[in-house]
Amino acid sequence: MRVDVISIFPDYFAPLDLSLIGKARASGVLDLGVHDLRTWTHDVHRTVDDTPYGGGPGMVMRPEPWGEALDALVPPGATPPPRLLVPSPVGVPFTQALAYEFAAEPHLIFACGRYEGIDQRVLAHAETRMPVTEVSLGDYVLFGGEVAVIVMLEAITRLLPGVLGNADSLDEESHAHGLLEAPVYTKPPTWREQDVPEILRSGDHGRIARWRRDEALRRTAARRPDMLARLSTEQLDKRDVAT
Ligand code: 6GU
Repeated sequence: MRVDVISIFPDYFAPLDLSLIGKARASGVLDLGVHDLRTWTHDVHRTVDDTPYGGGPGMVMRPEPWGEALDALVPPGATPPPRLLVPSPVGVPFTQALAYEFAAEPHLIFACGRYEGIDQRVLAHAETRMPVTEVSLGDYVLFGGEVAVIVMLEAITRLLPGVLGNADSLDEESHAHGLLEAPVYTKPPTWREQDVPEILRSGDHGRIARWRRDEALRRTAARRPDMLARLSTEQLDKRDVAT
């Protein structure tokens, strides 16, 4: 998968050399290019922002550098065109389902806004050439999109074929089935007077699966009642209803 990131702080992306994302890049599974937006400025101050029309606090990113950046990074006549993702607190919520959708694309471009955001005409013009999605991590405000891109890239990269050693870990994990995952334990069997739940040491795989399912339901009900309410009848089994 090809990913281009445009930002006025390309140094934010240094950690993407590390760990499993770094490995995915080294192996060629992830082909990542990070670009400084100021490459596409032409004035001596390399200006990327200006005051908002209509007044108000802060600054807005001017459209010209963004237009040139996208002209440079969108391959002419590419089918399909890349998908443009714009991290923003006004975006649609980023979810595991969106991570799967983005992981299936051959080419993503992330446009990192700073200040009060990017002039909306950049997105309107880009939409004439490619699908554009404004995406939010949650209901809080960050300084800019850089950290959000690192978060989304991590969620996406781990779904790419060949990145996770054990493909089962995708099937078992939190959010895979609309539930939070059950608690996990390892050795030693007793630590600071706390025992690992006996059932997990029983070797009875049927009872273990049922225990994990019950714990997942209990956790989800306590912490994320919204997720529990969204579960379809197909995602529940008959024995769930009793718990
Ligand atoms: Cl994706 N960007 C910014 N700037 N703030 C956010 C966000 C994104 N998601 C939540 N807050």
